[in-house]
Amino acid sequence: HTSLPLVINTWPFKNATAAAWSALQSGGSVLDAVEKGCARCEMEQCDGSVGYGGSPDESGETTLDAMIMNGDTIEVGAVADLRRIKNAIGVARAVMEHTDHTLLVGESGQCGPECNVFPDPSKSCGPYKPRATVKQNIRAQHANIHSHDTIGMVALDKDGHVAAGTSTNGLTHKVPGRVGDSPIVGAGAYADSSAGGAAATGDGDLMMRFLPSYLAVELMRAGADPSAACKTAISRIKRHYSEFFGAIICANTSGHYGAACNKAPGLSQFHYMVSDSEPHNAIEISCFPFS
Ligand code: SD4
Repeated sequence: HTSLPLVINTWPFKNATAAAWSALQSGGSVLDAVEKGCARCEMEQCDGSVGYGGSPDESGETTLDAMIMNGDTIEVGAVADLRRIKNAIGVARAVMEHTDHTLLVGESGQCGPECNVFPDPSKSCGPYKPRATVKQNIRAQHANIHSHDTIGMVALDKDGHVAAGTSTNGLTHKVPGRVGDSPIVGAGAYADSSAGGAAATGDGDLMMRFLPSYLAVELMRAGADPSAACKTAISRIKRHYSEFFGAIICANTSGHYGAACNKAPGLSQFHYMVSDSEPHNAIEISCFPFS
């Protein structure tokens, strides 16, 4: 199946897909689509694992990781360990467009050149209220089906321009300061308009060691079809971590798309969203061993 424009994202976050699609339909760029789509999940707190207030770290605080990538120019903006700001992907885009840097972290990340913009009351949320009191020394939960919900998104317009991005509040009960795969270029997402785009979700501590999004894009560049590219990226991780929890989506510049996931405790199917000229329900795939 192939058609452009195209939006795909991890998990059945259909309002995010719709927001990205309508950004494209109203003349927005692929970057606008990715930013608006991921921002929708940040505001809706999709499954508690994107946006403010979810997945507290050991000290009870939520921190956000996000990135956005322009596949035409290979510009990237990313933020990690962001506190007291709701619109993480908006800050990531500001990093890309208003600084020469790629990744800003922590307290200083939220107060870059957009300092006057992001602390506005509609976008920031004051000190995060921990959802629960979390005792020190609880081990970080391994990412699983209940703490899975990074949004990763790829958008292509009719001319094949590609953008990709992610937004997440990471892993529940993580050690404060822990940053996952989502804001890491080539791990959480990757876009190159001469090949395609990819985005990942899952156990970021493991997945970031393999740059699965970069690998999937490079495999598509070499001629692999998208679902084969995703399967190879997942298989590469599985060689070392047979039970890891994770999934990846990708699309090439002609609008073919695919996904793959690893069968792990609690995960035997993975759902992702697609929007193109036809309506789609969430697409369900079976996880490795790819029967
Ligand atoms: C992380 N990849 O911070 C994110 C979390 C996630 O499914 O996607 N869980 O590791």
